[in-house]
Amino acid sequence: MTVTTIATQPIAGQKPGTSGLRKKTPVFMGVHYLENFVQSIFDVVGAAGKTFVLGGDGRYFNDRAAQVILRMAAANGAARIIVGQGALLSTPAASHLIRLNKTDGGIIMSASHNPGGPHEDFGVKFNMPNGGPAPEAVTEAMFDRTTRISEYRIVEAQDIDLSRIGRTHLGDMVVDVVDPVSDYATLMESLFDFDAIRAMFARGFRMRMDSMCAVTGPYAVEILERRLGAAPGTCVNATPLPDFGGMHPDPNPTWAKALMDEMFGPAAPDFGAASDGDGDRNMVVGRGIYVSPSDSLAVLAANAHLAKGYKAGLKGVARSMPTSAAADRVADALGIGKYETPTGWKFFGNLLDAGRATICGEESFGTGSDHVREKDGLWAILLWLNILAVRGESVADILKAHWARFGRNYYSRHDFEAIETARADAMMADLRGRLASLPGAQIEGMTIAAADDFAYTDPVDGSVSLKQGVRILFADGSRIVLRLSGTGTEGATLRVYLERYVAGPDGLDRDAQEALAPVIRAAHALAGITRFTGREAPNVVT
Ligand code: VG1
Ligand code: CO
Repeated sequence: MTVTTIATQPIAGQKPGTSGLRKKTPVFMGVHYLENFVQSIFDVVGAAGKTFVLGGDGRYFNDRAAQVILRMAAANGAARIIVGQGALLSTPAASHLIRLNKTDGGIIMSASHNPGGPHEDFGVKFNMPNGGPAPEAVTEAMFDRTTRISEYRIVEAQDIDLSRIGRTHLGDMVVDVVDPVSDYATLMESLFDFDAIRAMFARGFRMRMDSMCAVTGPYAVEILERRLGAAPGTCVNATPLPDFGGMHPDPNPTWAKALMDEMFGPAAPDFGAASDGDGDRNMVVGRGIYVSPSDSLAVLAANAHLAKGYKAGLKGVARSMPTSAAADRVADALGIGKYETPTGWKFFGNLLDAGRATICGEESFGTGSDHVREKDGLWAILLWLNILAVRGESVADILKAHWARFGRNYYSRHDFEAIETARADAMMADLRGRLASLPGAQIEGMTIAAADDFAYTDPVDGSVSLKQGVRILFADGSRIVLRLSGTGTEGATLRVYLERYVAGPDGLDRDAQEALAPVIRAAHALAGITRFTGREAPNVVT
């Protein structure tokens, strides 16, 4: 085996965002680009004698990148790589394999919900031995490395056949090609009452699962149709395609419109679900009713004990800061801990590892538990199915009963995508500069109670993360949060998170946008969104 050391030079602008490094595919395919980042990963975490998991969401360049990473792992002295057949692994399945095999971490090739294809996005992220995304200190070190890199190592070898399950070698390194689905499906069987869900399907319960031509297709078909007996054809868009069939694999009402139309149409099945590019997000929809992710987290937390894996109850519930406080109300009622973290799954890892939280969630259609260290789309869908099977009620009834008991946190996120970075930065800087003067001010008939830039101190390791988003809290419990996305690849994306609490029973059944109208107007007025960005309305509303 010949190891070649190739001279390279740092390439600017490689800072990893909320989850790993995302760039336009042609950038990743450019000379030395992927190689620089992969070498920087190995330089930081060390590769000699180590075992890593490797897989991706099947997007364009996934197969080529896998071969490069394998050759570089061998050149850097890795002992063994466990790779999903066809270089496929959903993010939660990769997290599980990292933990199950007690490996030294894993490399996941994905730009998650961003579109894929020769002119769309590609991404690489590193997960730690606990199965979770690398914490900020590690991604910062990798970034720092990319700014000083001068060479990378790669072996000269033919491609490994990743289409066949089994063991091969690349020089001294063992390559185990594994079924991407089976270990994950077994984990799901250990958590949920498959017999009860199977019986529900046998009684005629109908479901639509939209994998959006991304990685969860094979997982959904195996688990829902084969193991749980859902009718053939329950799973649609179930073959992962390099360009996701031209779809934007982001499971929300805008991008999963076909599913929404079906769920609100005359022949709607009982339950609908969709997942994103790498399988860590989910959207759930009942017949004629949309479940907001913040509500989904709260309902799952309140009912998790109905599934066998959570029978003993939850240790705590964690949510990202922009996620609504609906889950907090459940935690208070259950008398368990509640945590508010910055955006991004990496912040949940310590809470899960320390046994402080069992269930976590984000408003961006991510929910998960301590079974892995990533958010997990199919997990959430299966927990919903388990709850539906045990309670025997519709999604609408479960949601309405939840609001009647806990009150309702009306919630919406407005995204302003691809705005000029300088304009977005100027708007945030202006707002940040005025935060101290806001408390006490009246707007839209509401009084501002507090305003700050969210800072988080990790309760486990004490690490501090600053400037995680501007929060404006009103005296009536309403809230506005503004932050810039860390996952976009074109200009800046402004996210405006809007929330308003109604204790009920009156006013529980309104349209969310209508109920939030004064909060939306206040957000525009306070931040000067149109003045700074030139945009009057968001282009994605969830
Ligand atoms: C977005 C979401 C965030 C999520 C992140 C990664 O980040 O808002 O909640 O953790 O994507 O999700 P941002 O910085 O663009 O707001 V993904 O499914 O990697 O999977
Ligand atoms: Co994702």
